[in-house]
Amino acid sequence: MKLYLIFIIALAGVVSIFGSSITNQTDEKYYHVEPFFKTNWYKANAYCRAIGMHLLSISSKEESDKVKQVIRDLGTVDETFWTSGTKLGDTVYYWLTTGKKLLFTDWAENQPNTYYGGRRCIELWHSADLKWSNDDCDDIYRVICERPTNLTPQ
Ligand SMILES: [Ca+2]
Repeated sequence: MKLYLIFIIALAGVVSIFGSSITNQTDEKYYHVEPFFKTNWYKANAYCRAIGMHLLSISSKEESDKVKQVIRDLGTVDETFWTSGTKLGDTVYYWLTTGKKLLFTDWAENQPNTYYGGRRCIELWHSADLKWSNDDCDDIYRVICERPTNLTPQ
């Protein structure tokens, strides 16, 4: 148990290199809310991999609530954030990080909508209190990366 705690503290130290004020830990995951830039969905995925994490995925209401709380605790509720949810290369939405279909959804009213076959990536939409909207993957939004607490950076 002691070793486990030391391990967790060490991991928190590694993550804090990227900015302690924007990193949060829940029981299962670390979240890194990128403070310095916004980017498109593709680069958001690449960025998270580059720092040993993955772009946000949400598999339950409990997890959804935790993520929203992390964002609200940082005072950034007026921002839209990318998730790894997409239907690029498929006819249904899935999480790029896990390859799984959406088991839990938190779509905003009238979402997902269609727009000439575009809007294939899922965001936490500031206009709907961080409920989900599909949007153009080339659009520029903030980034949340995640990593299970039981994994070291890759
Ligand atoms: Ca939409």
